[in-house]
Amino acid sequence: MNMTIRVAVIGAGLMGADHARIVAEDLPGATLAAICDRDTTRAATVAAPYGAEVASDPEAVIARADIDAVIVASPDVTHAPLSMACIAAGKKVMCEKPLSQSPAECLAVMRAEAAAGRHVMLGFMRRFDQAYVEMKAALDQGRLGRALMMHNFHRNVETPAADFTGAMAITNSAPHEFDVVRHVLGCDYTAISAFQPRRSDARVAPVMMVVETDQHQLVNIEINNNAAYGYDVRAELVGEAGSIAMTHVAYTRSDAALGSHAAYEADWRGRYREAYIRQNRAFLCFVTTGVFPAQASSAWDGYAAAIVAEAGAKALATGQRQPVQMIAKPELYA
Ligand code: ISE
Repeated sequence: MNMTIRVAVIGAGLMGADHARIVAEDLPGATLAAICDRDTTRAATVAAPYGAEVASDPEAVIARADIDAVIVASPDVTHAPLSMACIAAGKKVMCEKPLSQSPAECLAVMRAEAAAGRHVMLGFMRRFDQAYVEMKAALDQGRLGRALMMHNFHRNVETPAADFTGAMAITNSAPHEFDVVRHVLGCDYTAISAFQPRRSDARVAPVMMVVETDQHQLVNIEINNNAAYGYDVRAELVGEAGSIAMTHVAYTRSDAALGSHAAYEADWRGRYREAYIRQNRAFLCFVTTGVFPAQASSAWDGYAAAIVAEAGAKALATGQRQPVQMIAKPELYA
């Protein structure tokens, strides 16, 4: 393996540009070799500051002998096919969430890994966020007693697209909670219910979910994509002997004119800046050592998120509590 890992980033949108910056500026041992996007003008804009090559054919980039690892940050529908192409090419891949919104596609990726070995790390970066790290440590160290409930809210300033729906809040935004709650509690899910209040305007109303775990715990998740005031994601874990709650993360507070002000980030990239760097460094270790990082999420976790999201969207559509039914976890992901 080369001394320096040559990384290609596929996708030059919001997340691709962010991953390109991290690889180029915050990933010792890696070099940003190429930015690939069908829109070569957008790819060139991302590549220029770092002197990376510009490409437009993802499969060709993945197959290049001078590319050691791949970060997939292209549109969601391309994530599973491009991850499969990386597996076929023997390249480790860090795939942005979701692996797929189709459980069947996630199973296909898992089958490819069963034949070729582990290649896929999934971009559920909250597992690397200090707030969730401390929450999981408190539980694992016995400071809370047995976990009973976890309250979560996930608020965006406004919906990312005009056609965003309540169901998309479940399938696009909530997978972060679906994954990180499984990671923190060490659980899987058995059922999900979903509800929506009614807004006074035409904006997408929040979605409120109640998820039941296989350890008879309750998890509630609020996804509010039109919170207006800021990007704000917090959680509280309630145990039988104590609880731990996240505070609003701000590096400074301004006091003036008889008031105090702590700013909110505009979106997830600022709030999770450090988590993305930690996640991508863990991916680099996976590439160089071949050992999958225990903290990271895998294709199995992508399947688990897709299954509960699919059930959650059905619960919202039907107004009925839906079972969450998964296959047994393959030994490969034990
Ligand atoms: C977006 O797709 C993300 O992945 C962000 O992390 C999340 O906070 C946001 O709600 C999603 O829309």
